[in-house]
Amino acid sequence: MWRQLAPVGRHPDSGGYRRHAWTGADADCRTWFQEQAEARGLHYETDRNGNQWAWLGDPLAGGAVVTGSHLDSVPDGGAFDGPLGVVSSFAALDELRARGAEFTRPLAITNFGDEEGARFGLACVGSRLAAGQLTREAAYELRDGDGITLPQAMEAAGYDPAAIGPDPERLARIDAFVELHVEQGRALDLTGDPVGVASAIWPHGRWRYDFRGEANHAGTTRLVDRRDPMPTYAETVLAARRAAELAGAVATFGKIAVEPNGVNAIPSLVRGWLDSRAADQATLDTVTAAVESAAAEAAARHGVDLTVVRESFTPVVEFDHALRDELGKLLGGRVPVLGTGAGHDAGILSAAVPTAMLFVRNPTGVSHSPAERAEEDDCVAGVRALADVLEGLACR
Ligand code: HGY
Ligand code: MN
Ligand code: MN
Ligand code: MN
Repeated sequence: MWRQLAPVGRHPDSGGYRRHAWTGADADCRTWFQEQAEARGLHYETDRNGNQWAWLGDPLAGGAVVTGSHLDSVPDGGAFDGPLGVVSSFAALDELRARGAEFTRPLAITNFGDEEGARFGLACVGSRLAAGQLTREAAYELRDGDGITLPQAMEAAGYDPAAIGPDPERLARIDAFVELHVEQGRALDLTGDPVGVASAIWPHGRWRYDFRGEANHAGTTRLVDRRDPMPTYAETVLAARRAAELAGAVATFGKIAVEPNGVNAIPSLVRGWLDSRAADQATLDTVTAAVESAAAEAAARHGVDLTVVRESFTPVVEFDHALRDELGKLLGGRVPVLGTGAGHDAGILSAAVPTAMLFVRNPTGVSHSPAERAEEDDCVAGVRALADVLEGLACR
């Protein structure tokens, strides 16, 4: 099963995955998901927000146990972030059928659309829409780098965007959502465990920094006469690093847009996106305030105008304690419980549904990179653990 999905959206040079929402690679992933569902005799559907569901039992009965993750990727992402959760869900169902498990409640496997936000800049679009954390109006405003809006991209992919919006009835029919995900960090490598259970997701957000200066000739404009946004941006990036180090948090400027982006032109605009995360809200606030004040000071010194826009924010997610403890029991009480700085659909859904996460060891901890890895034995251990959890939650 894994091998069928492996080549989808893989870039031949970098070896990284480019499965951005509502593109051809995303469509290929969706076709794969539907084929897996139908090959197992599951009822396949796509919800109003483009999320895919494969049902065993009556989708309308209520009390469902749901598992799954996402299939889209960041630019040049790894093979496991997202797909490991979806592939493991189908494999865990196969394992439960092989065990002769008898389901006492509906089970569903999901692929949540546009979890990474690689194309439109907002993470977890499919699950945020379903959970009512992203309004239709705001979703209609999302645009990619070519100015294509989310609804236009959905329509071009054959989906009618008219119905996108909150899906409370669907979420009310779910008793538990369990997402298996490759660990994005090395905690399990350090404890020597193949599988862990999530305790919480750190608060995290994305801020857009616009540094507006004055375009001019790179060769004829004296330094004293410049209003150059690039050194202002550079000083802000270094300040973010320093603030995060001091606070024991993380801060990343990973994406930049420069206008006019000419080698021999002083930029008129440098736009940088900050991703910052911390174990608690107060620390995160300290870091983001420090970055913004450093940027304002640098901008004043360089005669540059600064605008900062918070584009998205996810408060700390404490996973459902009862479900988390239930998973621990079902796994024999011997799996570590760990927090994460990575956002997940489970984090978004936790506002509406009891959710839990299982992590599978990543030997280097590297993620959002073609170097992302998980050993086959650990992936098998993850499938077995997910099967044990689903059996305990949904079977006699
Ligand atoms: O950004 C994240 O943490 C997630 O991978 N979308
Ligand atoms: Mn990711
Ligand atoms: Mn992910
Ligand atoms: Mn995720």
